[in-house]
Amino acid sequence: MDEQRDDQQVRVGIVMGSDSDWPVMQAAGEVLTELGVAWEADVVSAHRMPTEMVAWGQQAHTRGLSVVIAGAGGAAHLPGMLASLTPLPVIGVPVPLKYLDGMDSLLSIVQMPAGIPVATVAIGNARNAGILAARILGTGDPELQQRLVDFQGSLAASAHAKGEVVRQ
Ligand code: RP5
Repeated sequence: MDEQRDDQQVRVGIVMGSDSDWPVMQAAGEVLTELGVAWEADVVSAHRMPTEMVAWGQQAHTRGLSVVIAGAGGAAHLPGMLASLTPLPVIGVPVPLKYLDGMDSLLSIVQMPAGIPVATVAIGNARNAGILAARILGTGDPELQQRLVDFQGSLAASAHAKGEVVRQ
C-alpha cells in the first residue's frame, strides 16, 4: 500500500477494511497528493480487528489528523464505527464488491443514526472523498483553498475542451 509520510504534518487518515479495498481507495491518496495534502493509509477492519479499530478511532485526533476517509465493502461498518469513536469529520467510501454492485456498502455507510454523521460519497468514488477532505482542510488554509480554486478552474477548462470536441 502506497503512503505519503513526509515532513508535512499528516492531516488525512485513509483507512479501509481490507487490502482488497486499496485499488478503489488509492484514488483518495492520489488526489490529496495532487493538492499538496499529506496523508497516511492503513487497514483497520471493523470485524477482523475491532480492538485496533477502537484504538485507531480514539487516537486519530490526538495524533494530529484532521479528517478521516474510511472505505469498506459489503457490511461496511468501519466508517460509521470510526465516526462514533472520533470527533473528526469522517468521509465514507462505499467500496463495490462482487455482489450487489456496492449498494450494500452504500446503504451500510449512509444510513447513520442522528448524532453520528458520515459524509458519504458515491459508490467507488474515493477521488471525491480526497477532494472533500481537502476542501474541509482548505477552510483553515488559504494556500490550499487557492489550490482548490485552481483545481476547479482546471475542471471547467476540461469541460469546455470536451464541448469543443462535441461541436466539431
Ligand atoms: C470488508 O470486506 C472490506 O472492507 C472489504 O471491502 C470486504 C472484503 O474483504 P476481503 O475478504 O477481500 O479481505 O470488510
